[in-house]
Amino acid sequence: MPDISSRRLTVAAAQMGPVARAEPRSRVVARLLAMMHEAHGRGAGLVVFPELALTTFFPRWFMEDGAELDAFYEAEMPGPGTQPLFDTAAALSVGFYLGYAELIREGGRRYNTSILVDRQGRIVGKYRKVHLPGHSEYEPARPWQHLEKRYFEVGDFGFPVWRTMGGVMGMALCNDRRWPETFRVMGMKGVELVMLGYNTPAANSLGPEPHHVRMLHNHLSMQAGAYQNGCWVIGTAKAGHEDGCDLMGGSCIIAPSGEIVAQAHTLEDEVVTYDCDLEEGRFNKQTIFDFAAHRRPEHYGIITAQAGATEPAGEDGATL
Ligand code: CDV
Repeated sequence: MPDISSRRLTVAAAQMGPVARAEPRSRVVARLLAMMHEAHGRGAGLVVFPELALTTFFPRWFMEDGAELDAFYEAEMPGPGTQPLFDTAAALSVGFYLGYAELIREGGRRYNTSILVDRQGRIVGKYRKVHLPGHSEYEPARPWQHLEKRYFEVGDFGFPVWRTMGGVMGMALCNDRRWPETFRVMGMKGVELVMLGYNTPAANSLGPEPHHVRMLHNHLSMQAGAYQNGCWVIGTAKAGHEDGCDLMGGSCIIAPSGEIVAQAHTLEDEVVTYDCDLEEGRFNKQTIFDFAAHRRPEHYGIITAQAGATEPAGEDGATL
């Protein structure tokens, strides 16, 4: 029989409403601190903030390299503006996940990054986004740009996990959730809780796609990741009407069963909490998703050998 003793951690998804381009970091940090306090008041030991939480989603604009662009990045973490997050985390004994744009001045490297900070206010993990969506040049046909491929390099850490705060923790960012490989790589490392911040427009800039279908895809991909890897997933949005672009909300906490157990219902700053049992994924991991017993890696080679799909040559060449 699987061991089903419990290991509890109350987790908060701290959804943000829009961040205006002109909004100073100090005001954004004040909003994050208010949500950290609220989460703590509800017993949370870990707070998950969105992707690029400190600024507007700036890849929607084309900018040349220079001071205007650099203003969206953090060259230090913590820096003077973000230090209060670390101090408050330590004072309240609350860990947090934070997405931000990372600039390494030496070499001019730029990443879409998240950090995991423990309850003592120490950075214990850093993740750099692997699946960068969008494009690298200005595309006039789009109502808004999605220039992540211009402003960030592909993350160079892969998908690490960390044993901290009583569990095995992993991180991902936005578009990563749509790729099952993201969750499976962490699942192969025994991940128990995946934190994921996102900025997703409510409409598709390339063609018609109903809002409810886009929300379905948002939840579907995270729910599948949770279920298929026996882990909790905390998905936290930046939501609402941000600088002329509507961002979807739908922040949620997903159990290892794949069920959404808590969900935001506004498009504003909103804290959603749930008392997670980190043992809950064990049953999945020891039964239907006992990887060692049931996976067949000898048949999965094409997944790591190439990025694109290869269709059969023709009717006669089809491999069935
Ligand atoms: N920030 C993102 O990664 N956004 C993407 C795009 C494609 C909307 C997403 O997958 O939600």
